[in-house]
Amino acid sequence: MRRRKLFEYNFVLLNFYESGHAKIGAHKDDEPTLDQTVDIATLSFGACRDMIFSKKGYKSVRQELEAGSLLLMHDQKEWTHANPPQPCVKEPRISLTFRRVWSSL
Ligand SMILES: O=C(O)CCC(=O)C(=O)O
Repeated sequence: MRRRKLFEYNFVLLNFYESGHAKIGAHKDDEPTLDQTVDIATLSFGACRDMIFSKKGYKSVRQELEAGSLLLMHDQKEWTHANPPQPCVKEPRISLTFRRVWSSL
């Protein structure tokens, strides 16, 4: 039987992209406050936008993030990801990225 993973999140980040001109450059989610054993989950609303994943020695992967899609990011410390500009996109997009962060409490 396949084991299921249960991720419990305690932090959510909202990104608002006013149009296809808004972008996020390539970066890794490798902040020391992040629990790297928990995949980051990205829920998308609004315009469909691309995300590009890159890692040295691997072919880049372009993934469309449609409204209502949920993307799980594993190995977020190894791969960079970016939301490139897509000037033909006129509608806004919102993403919610759920994370587990270490608490100092
Ligand atoms: O908006 C997205 O799809 C991803 C945002 C992102 O890269 C991040 O919050 O680190």
